[in-house]
Amino acid sequence: MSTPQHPDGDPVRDAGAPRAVITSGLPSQLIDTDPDETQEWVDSLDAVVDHAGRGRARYLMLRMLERSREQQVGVPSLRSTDYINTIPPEREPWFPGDEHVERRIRAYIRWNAAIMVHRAQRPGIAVGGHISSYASSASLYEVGFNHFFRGKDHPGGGDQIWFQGHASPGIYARAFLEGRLSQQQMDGFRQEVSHPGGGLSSYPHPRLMPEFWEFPTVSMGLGPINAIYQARFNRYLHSRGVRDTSDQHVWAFLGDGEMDEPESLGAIGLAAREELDNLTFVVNCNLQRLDGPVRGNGKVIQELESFFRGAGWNVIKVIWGREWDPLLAADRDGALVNLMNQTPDGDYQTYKAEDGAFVREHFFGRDTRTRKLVDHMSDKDIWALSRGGHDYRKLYAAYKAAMEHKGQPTVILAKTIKGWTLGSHFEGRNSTHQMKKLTAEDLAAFRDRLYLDIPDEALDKTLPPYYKPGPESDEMQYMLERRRQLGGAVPRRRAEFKPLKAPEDKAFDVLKRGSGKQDVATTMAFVRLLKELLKDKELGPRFVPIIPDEARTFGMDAMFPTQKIYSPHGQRYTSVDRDLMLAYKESEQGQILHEGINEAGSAASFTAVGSSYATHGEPMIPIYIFYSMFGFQRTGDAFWAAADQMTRGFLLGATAGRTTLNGEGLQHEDGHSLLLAHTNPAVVSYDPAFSYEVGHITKDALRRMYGEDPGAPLGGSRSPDVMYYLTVYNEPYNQPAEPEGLDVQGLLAGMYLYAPGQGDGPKAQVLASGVAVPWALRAQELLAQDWGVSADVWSVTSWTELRRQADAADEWNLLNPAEEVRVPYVTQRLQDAPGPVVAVSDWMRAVPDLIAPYVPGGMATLGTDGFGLSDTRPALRRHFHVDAESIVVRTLGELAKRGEVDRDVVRQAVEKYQVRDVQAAPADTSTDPEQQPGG
Ligand SMILES: Cc1ncc(C[n+]2csc(CCOP(=O)(O)OP(=O)(O)O)c2C)c(N)n1
Ligand SMILES: [Mg+2]
Repeated sequence: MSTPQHPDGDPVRDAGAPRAVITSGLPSQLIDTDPDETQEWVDSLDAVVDHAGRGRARYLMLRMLERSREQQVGVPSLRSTDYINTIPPEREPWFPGDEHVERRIRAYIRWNAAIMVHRAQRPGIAVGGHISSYASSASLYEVGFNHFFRGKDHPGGGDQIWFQGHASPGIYARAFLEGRLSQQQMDGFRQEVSHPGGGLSSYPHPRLMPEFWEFPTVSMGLGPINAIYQARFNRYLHSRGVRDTSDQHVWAFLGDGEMDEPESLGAIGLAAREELDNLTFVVNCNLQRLDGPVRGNGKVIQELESFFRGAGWNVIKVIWGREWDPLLAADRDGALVNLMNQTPDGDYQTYKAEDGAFVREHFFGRDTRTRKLVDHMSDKDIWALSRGGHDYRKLYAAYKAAMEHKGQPTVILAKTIKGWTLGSHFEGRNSTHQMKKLTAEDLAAFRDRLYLDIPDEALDKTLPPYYKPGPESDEMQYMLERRRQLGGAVPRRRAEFKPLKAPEDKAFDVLKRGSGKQDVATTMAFVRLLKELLKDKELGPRFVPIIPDEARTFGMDAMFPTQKIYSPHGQRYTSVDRDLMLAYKESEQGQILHEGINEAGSAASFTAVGSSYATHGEPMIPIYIFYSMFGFQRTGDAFWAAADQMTRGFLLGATAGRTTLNGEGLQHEDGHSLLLAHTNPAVVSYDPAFSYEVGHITKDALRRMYGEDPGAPLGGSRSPDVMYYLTVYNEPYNQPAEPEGLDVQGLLAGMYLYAPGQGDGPKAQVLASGVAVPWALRAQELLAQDWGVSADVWSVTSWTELRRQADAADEWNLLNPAEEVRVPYVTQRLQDAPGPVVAVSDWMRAVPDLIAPYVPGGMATLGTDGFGLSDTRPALRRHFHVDAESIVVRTLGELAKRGEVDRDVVRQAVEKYQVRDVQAAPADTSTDPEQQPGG
């Protein structure tokens, strides 16, 4: 029985066998057991080089390599192969479609895609768009649409497909032919607000077209990494028995320029390691990006081949169209392949912007042997030598091989021409990416090239017509039938799932009780809650903790033995801590996604997990916990795309605050991520102070995103398509029990009065959030004891939600001047509160200042602006002037401004507490070294 082979000759690994750690390295220590025999082989090689030349020697060596692979000798594989198609013509499968009809369909789609963009440039609109990218990739998509992409009605559940963002016109054009979009909608391309009946979004934006697009792509690099983690998540769901994903495939269509993004290549190792053969990348290698060539002096296909092969992917190059096959077959001495190998991309681009004579002269003419090869061909024939990415059958062969390949993900590197079929002003031109209109001459030539039956007089310069054959035409029938066979239209998003039951109240008891005599940080409080929630029969299995190598820092290592870490290979080694209670446990059924030190990958996992309610109709709850500093700052764009994808779930910005993660210094101490989070409209941020607050927020969030939403705390409905961002801290302090009659509505809306001031001296309002609430409480004591001031302390759970609610009221008032004025919640709460308002947090002042416009009488703010530094917490808090003593001084200062205390009192306070002196700050007694981060 012959061993199954990869197309490049690698034997398929037995899934049960241990994976070799050295996949293709050269051994460094070899023992020669028969030197005479070795010498004979070496002499033979030398003789071939002498008599038949290096070309022949190379052939023999490669042939030996191929043979030894077939024999499973285990020699290193090549990092790159010749610049020819990976699948030779004799191994191409039979093409099951009707090539002619499919070419016609493609012509209609090509036309409508370009015309849609062209029409969007009409006077008064001129909203831009892209023509050339789809023109280069039409065949790449159409092979998929007609033969591979499975829709949501497919018994397997359908594929997940990432379309290249600026190829969207082609995808709309197909939907138009399929009858999913009307001409009116096509004319609304990029006019989402003003177009009658609604418009089409510029790029794949699920949030803007929630029944059409599934995966946002246009921030380059996020598509590839998200696709990898989607494929991985599909496996995870399968392994955990949540859903059978065995018949689902993930496709990502990418630009060759896009592959320069670090995110594009950064996770390809994971895809190989986890043997994601449910994943195919198709890279449209048109050799150009926006400004010019991707690798003018090099060869992007070769470079990508070596990256992907090196990482352990199956690589299929589709470089040349079928017209080249006879030439390559006649290339006895390898002169043509040699030319192909040596020609840089910049030249290949230029050839296609010239003509057949130019190609004869500057390509084939460089070697007398290759010049002779094309002697019998006219310039027109030479011009018609196509690129692989435009040859439908070659692409079909590649896609089929990709689908059948086992044990590795596949990348198809398809060489195309940017602007293909659009004529000489577009094809291969450096400016082609930006061109969005065709001249009258271009339009006519384009029509002729596509053999479309559109009369000259219909070719209006501004509004040339769309082309749609009648429903009875062969093409329409064929196209719709193909989609029916493959499970319906693509792309399509469906967000149907059974809401999850609300968690049992008892899960929250642990937080309500407070921490008694113990000091507990809010991070630990959240982790305790999570452990409780994991016990819930229905909800428990739905949680997916995602950790970028900080589980121990956050006290989540306790979950390793119970929830286990997902690994498709289980745990095949003898674990060093196997005898410990808290052993590091990997398992095929593991619930935790441990991503290693990889925030980009974690954000991609978060997106895949958090959109499972739509992608798979299975609501899963991602709990992505990370160093807050490495969240919105590092992967803010990924979170933005997650928001577009309507991802739901929890982001836990742990070790929050500029002074709380003390010791770690400038690059770790986060005093601003709440401000960054506020810029994302789908992110609902909270900065809780106490564990019971964490409990209420989490409970409300679960119901909003996954269950039957009880509605907003202040009334009205709210979108479930949000992600909750909770900033939690690593500083242990006493967690009070939930107060009697807690103002839950206020807590959820963003603020509630936690500790009213006592006594009848001058009044003040101190607003604090998160870890600053205990400082405010201490300040309250000092103000009363030392200065006879009675301060109310508010816990502000969310500066950002207060601001949003206020902005909404403000806008309503603006537009409805005749109606009763709506008073923002924050204004309502503070308008009768006596005395000055002082706000404090462990964040930069701009965070509390978000509510300032709505605070009657204004507000004074204390904050941690500037870079963090390493020191003790008291020193840092004194340095930034946010500690209790600083709050006191600030409050007295505000009272002095209002004439409620004497100015000299402020001077006395500054002196008494020595607030200018960091060394005078009282020592920190609360630090528990066990709860310090690992760095
Ligand atoms: C992160 C990011 N940076 C820049 C851009 C702007 N941009 C849009 S398309 C494009 C060029 C794309 O080239 P390539 O990936 O080769 O795609 P092609 O159009 O050639 O198929 C650029 C730079 C973007 N969309 N995303
Ligand atoms: Mg490109």
